[in-house]
Amino acid sequence: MARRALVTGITGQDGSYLAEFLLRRGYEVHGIIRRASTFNTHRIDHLYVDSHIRGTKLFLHYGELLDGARLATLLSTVRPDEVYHLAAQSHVRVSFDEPEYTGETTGLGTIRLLEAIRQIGLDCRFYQASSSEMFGSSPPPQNEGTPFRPRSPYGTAKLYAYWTVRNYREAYGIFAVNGILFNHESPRRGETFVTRKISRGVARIRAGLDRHLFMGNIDAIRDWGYAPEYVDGMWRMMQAETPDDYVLATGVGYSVREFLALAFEHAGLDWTKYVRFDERYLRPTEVDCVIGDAEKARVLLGWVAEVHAPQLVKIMVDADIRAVESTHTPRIDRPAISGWDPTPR
Ligand code: NAP
Ligand code: F7E
Repeated sequence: MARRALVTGITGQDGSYLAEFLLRRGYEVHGIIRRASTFNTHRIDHLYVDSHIRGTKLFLHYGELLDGARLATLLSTVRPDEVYHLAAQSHVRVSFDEPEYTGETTGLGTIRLLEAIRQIGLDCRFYQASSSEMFGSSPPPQNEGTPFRPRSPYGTAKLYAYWTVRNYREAYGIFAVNGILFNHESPRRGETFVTRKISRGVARIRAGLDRHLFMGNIDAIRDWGYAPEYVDGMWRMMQAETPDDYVLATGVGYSVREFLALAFEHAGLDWTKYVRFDERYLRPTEVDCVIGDAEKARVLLGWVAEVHAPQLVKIMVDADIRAVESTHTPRIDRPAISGWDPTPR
């Protein structure tokens, strides 16, 4: 019998790579998607095969983290062996605008799932997408023993979920793990996260579609890895003999400024000519520097990040250049459009 996984957040960056990873390993994969008036499955469309076709291994179900009854129904009908809980309001800047919604989804979503598992008496393993944002102002390098000092509603919501996982593990013996993942990126990264904003901005400026890229705090330092490698780490945590918590990171930090320089340089451009400051992208409180120590994952799971920021930049910029070239005619060839406004967005 194929193992069965339930993935929340399957339409997101990590969910799409994890679904690919699990399908390759022969899993039957069930994903929870949100009902929307527009299509939101573009990251997994290449994996989806009509469920009327025999042998289909990917099944999608409507669901929502705010709706505990629906989550319980899905858990009791799908009866997964492994639950990967990746869904969240995952944008830190947005969490300052929508703190209550972020708490409801990113924080309480986890307890809704764990409590349903407990009530149903489901024998399954549970992965929680915890985050380096929980470390906040604790100085680097950060590992599993570093004190948590979150600096955003997103960080505090993730910390609530982190402790919920530990509590359900200790109180009820549920196999529940926290993957404390540092930033991981890819060409599938959401377009408003800084790495993708930069790679997309570089591609558009190179093509003559934009003139400037507006940025916030470029002194912040992050430990950026490559998302496909991190979903492998999630799976390894779930195969361990006993449930535990693990940091996944590259161990090397770069500033946003350095990422900008590398990205523009890869496209043959000088970043200082194009980048402008816009205070809209600042946060009320910032996490200045996170650099992870993933030694525990290396020793116990055999997991190591191979792709570091300089290679990641090239992967992302190349992908965005290809995307721009395939969807836009160069500006010089554009027909004149009345009312066309060349002001950059
Ligand atoms: P992402 O691209 O923003 O994807 C988030 C997913 O959650 C999407 O599928 C989204 O659905 C779904 N979602 C959001 N709100 C929901 C709700 N109320 N009900 C049901 N589904 C909802 O995030 P990601 O980068 O893949 O990250 C995956 C998880 O890891 C998140 O929990 C994130 O907080 C955490 N994390 C990420 C990183 C990182 O660097 N990427 C690091 C540490 C932890 P729609 O597509 O419909 O919006
Ligand atoms: O910002 C600075 C910004 O939004 C990185 C999420 O996946 O990783 C992510 O959270 C840094 C911050 O990611 C802009 O102030 C400057 O210091 O790409 P980000 P994040 O906040 O680190 C963690 C681990 C998660 O768990 C989260 O889910 O870049 N920055 N200028 C900017 N950031 C953005 N977004 N846009 C700017 O214009």
